[in-house]
Amino acid sequence: MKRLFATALMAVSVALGSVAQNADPELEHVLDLKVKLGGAFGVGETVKGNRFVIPITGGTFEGPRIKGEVLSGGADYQLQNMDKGRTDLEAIYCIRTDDGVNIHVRNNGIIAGNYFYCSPKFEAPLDSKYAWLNNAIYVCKPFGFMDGGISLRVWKVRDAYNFESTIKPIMPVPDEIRKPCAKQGKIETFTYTAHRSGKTMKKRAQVYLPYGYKAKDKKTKYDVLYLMHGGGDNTTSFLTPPNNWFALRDVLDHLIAEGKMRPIIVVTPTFYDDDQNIGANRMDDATAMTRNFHTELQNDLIPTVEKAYNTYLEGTDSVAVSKSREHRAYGGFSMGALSTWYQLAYGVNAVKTFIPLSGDIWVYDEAGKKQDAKVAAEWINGMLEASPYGKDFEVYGYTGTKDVAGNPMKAVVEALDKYAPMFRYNTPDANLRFSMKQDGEHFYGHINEYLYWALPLIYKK
Ligand code: FER
Repeated sequence: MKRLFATALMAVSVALGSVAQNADPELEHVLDLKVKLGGAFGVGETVKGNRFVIPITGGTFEGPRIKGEVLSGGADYQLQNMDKGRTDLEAIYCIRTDDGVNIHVRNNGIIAGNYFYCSPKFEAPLDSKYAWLNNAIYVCKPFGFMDGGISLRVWKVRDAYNFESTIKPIMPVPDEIRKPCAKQGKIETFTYTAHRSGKTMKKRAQVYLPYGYKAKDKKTKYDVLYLMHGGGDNTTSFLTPPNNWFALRDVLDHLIAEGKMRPIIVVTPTFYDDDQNIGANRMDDATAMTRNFHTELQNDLIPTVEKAYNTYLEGTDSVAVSKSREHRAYGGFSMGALSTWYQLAYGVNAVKTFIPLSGDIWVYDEAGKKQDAKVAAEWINGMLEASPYGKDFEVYGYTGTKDVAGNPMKAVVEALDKYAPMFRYNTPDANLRFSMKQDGEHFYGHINEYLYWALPLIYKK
């Protein structure tokens, strides 16, 4: 007996795995019924109480996703125990949709004083377009009595929307990936000419080439991921950081060697004038440079670096860049995340996939005041609405609960969900995803863990 009980509990806890356990329920209107009733008759006092039958003879029903007629032949079978101040009802009947699907209804209710609520169950054919009716709890109450009939309104019980409960957690990464992999990619320094504010600059980026990359094998093409560092950092911060920090190159090597993702090329540029970030340590400089980097990416970096390596870019103009955009992703940490949001706003024509890592969207009014998340969300939504590529993008957002960007980024994603219809969040066709690591901090060591989970989603085998 004890063992059986334990097994049942286990089954319950397994089934609960995907249930939002911190969301209160709310009601969703499903349909209204107008039921015609026939002449009622009593059975009399039975072992169960005073049995009373009210025939159901027809009617209609209508809701946002379904409408049709009530079939005659059912009845409401009541137990009218007036001495106890209580009537139990059980109405059993069928409804038929306007496209000819029969659905069985069993509606159980309680009338006690002015309390009159029922809970219907629907049995719809599994191969019909109404199968969604089957697997839910419904509530129902009278919405008026007419001559010879009753109106009822039916709601489905569902989880109330709770943004917090939609945030995906981030699991710990396996220890092995912190150690160098046997099959290592190559890191090169790429030099190119950038143009900004009338200045021409020689700049450097790091390039990660996956294990097995062969320059001569032009037929094997690679997707390119651009990753932008944070404020005060440089082109080495992701891939080859100092002081034995957990390095992205190890993450990439392991994911690729273990077959968890396709081999890709990773480019880590800088928004500063060069990778020594000379003269650009002030935050307002970084803000402007990160927000404008999309121009340099499109005009200077993509056409040179993607021509130098085996990629999907054919040609160097903006048409060629847009044509290959599905093979291009852009992400960044902190100020690099800011540049990622701006890349999405201004450069969605050049990039399909975006990975903002611990950073929110900074939008200012004319007086230079930072705007709230709602304004930022509405602004980026407008930018996307105005772009012919604005319907075709994917965002993978990550941060941590102990990250300075944690709450601001959470507020931005919630605002995108609420106020930015170009973003689909927490839906089967979502293009915006958001995860938070418990106790995650504002640091590459944590950020590279997020990439360990993000990259296999983006670069499926
Ligand atoms: C954020 C929090 C912090 C953010 C950026 C930072 C763009 C950057 C801090 C720094 O560079 O010191 O939400 O979003």
